[in-house]
Amino acid sequence: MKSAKFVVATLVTLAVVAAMVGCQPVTPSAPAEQEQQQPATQAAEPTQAPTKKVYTYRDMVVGFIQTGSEGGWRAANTASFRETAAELGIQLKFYDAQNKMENQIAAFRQFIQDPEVNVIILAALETTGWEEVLQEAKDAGKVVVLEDRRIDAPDTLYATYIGSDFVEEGRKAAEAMCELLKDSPKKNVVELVGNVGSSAAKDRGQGFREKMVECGIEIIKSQTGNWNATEGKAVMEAWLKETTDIQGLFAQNDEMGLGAVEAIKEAGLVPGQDIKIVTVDATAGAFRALIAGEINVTVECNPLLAPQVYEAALKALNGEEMPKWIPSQEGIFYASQGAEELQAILATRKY
Ligand code: GYE
Repeated sequence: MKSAKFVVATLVTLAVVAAMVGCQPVTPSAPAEQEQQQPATQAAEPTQAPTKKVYTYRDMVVGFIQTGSEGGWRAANTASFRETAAELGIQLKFYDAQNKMENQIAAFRQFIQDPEVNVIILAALETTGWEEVLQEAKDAGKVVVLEDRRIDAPDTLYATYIGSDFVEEGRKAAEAMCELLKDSPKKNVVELVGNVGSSAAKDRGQGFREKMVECGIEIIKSQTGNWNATEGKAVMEAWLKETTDIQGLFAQNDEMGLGAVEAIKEAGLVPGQDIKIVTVDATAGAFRALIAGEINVTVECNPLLAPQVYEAALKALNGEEMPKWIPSQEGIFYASQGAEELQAILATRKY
């Protein structure tokens, strides 16, 4: 009897062991499509990694530090950020620094301390003086995106810079001035500079100087007009009282160029003819002056940067890497294109 019981116990044990070792749940023969081998063992459920938050535009609270409101380009730039934020459902906290660097630094620290703000966007008045607050922002876990103006700081301290290649804009302006003065025996050019600490002013001046040597242009006077028409006009008036032996004006933005046009007219000269004029921005005011023949060329500088900037900020919030500079694409416009063509282009533009 013992031996029978032993045999049964042994057979049962062997069956259980076989089932575990083969890890095949013993199931009645099922229709063919289910005969695929089941995995030998049901792998243990992986421990769930904490789910990482995926930000959307509606999670973005942006502290935007604008330079000021010095002209048409800046107005279009500000409008781009306000309108795009509304379209995307972004909460925008807008600060106008009124062209004062100390105001920008203070606003930057305000946004760092604001627990709601997760993105800080900066249009830097000056290229230097940013490293300390950028480090503070990084330590506070805020995403920083530079728009419009580049700065001199380690690019590890911001997600990316979205803005124009100002050096290339300067080169384009010099090439246009060389063409305008190609039949002129003298090539005395005066330069109206933006605010001198800004990347736009430094780089446009650099690019213009790189190319002007190719055609013998000489910059006989250079002074800031601080991006605005009033100061541009005043500087040009003073220059014309000293000499009228000026063949060309390079104005680093439209506003200063348009102010200089008024000074040239008040001095009894014909802007666009007696003095060839090249500006930068390609705002509506410049288009109207091109059509009137009062300026000869305007190099485009795109202010409608908000969609690219907000997209980059969202990517950075979600931990995505990106190039440290995303240059804007832009063109150049000439009075020689003719009033009809320029009117048609102007009708399609947003600034
Ligand atoms: O050219 C000028 C504005 O930073 C590109 O700033 C911008 C410049 C623009 O004041 O009109």
